[in-house]
Amino acid sequence: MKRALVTGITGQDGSYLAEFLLQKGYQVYGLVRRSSTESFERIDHYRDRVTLLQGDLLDQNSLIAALSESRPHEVYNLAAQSFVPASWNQPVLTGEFTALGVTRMLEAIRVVDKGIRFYQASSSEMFGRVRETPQSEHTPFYPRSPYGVAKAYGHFITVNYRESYDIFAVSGILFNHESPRRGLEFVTRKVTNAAARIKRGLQQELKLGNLDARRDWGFAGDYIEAMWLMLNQPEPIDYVIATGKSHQVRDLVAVAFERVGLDWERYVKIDPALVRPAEVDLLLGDASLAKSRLGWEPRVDFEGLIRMMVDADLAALDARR
Ligand code: NDP
Ligand code: GDR
Repeated sequence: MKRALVTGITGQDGSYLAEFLLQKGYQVYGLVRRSSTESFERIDHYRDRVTLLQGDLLDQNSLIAALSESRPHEVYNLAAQSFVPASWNQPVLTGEFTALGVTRMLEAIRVVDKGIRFYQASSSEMFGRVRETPQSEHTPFYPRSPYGVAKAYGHFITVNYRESYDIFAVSGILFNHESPRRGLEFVTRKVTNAAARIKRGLQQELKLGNLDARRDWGFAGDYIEAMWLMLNQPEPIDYVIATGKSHQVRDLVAVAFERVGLDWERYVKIDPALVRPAEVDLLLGDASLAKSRLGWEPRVDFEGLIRMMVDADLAALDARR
């Protein structure tokens, strides 16, 4: 039986990935941070089928202990401080988690078992002020936030450990991916949740920042499969994962409000406090390498994704009544 350790299992991607690996017959371990109140909502429905190990990307020994106990064949490093605006408020902590945390996990692999395959959750935020469009595996990085800078470090240290120590380590450069399990502060979920609440009379307005920004948005359930595919190839290669279609935040708002039959312009207010110190204006990914070598393609399109999220938010509100 194959064993996998997932860091960030309580997050959006970790929760989908662990479920996917269980379906593939893996024995799944998840690294979780101790907390006075548990945040296991996303994995509650299968918690009895995974083994949770306490640890933190800040704590080298806890990572070595987690690997020694689980003896995984594969490690998926999804844990990070992942919210871009928070990275300006806590740049040093973001660097500790999102950058140095990667080195700590790679060091743990080097100590415990160099045969472990390693996946690093890299990000399209590394492209930042884009050098070319669309962005592929060959596009140079120009990160625009402390988060993006930290992810660029995580990417290069992954490449470096592959080349220095012959570890099967890959960096998946994933563009934005969303789902009904997305955190409420990210723009897609903020918008779909607000559209549902406004429809049900629970909220009067929605404050947003930059409506002009463009993102290449896909469905998290599709993207986690690409992570697994990358680790189950003969060669460790880095891949861009994206839909190849870009939409403005404004389009996202329009689709969400249309789903609940409301005119978004009556409810959306611009709040300058939500505009970032440095913005990433346009992201558009070229995932043709993943298509040709991994046979990977997204299944859910932009409109389908946003409608799925609005419907889930409406259903959750109605279930609570
Ligand atoms: P989430 O914010 O939903 O989840 C982050 C996870 O990391 C949570 O489980 C959190 O645990 C855990 N975590 C944070 N800090 C630590 C730490 N110091 N030690 C251990 N665990 C920690 O992120 P997503 O699921 O959306 O993203 C997964 C990964 O992919 C992240 O690295 C993100 O940066 C990256 N990424 C995401 C993209 C996206 O569009 N979703 C696109 C490209 C990359 P807790 O529950 O305790 O807070
Ligand atoms: P992003 O996602 O920064 O791309 O990072 P987010 O959903 O936060 O922002 C996307 C775009 O929407 C604009 N925006 C707003 N964003 C938020 N959060 N809240 C608002 O009110 C708002 N109004 C406008 C932003 O300016 C931005 O242009 C996500 C994270 O998951 C990262 O971890 C991941 O690496 C990247 O995607 C790829």
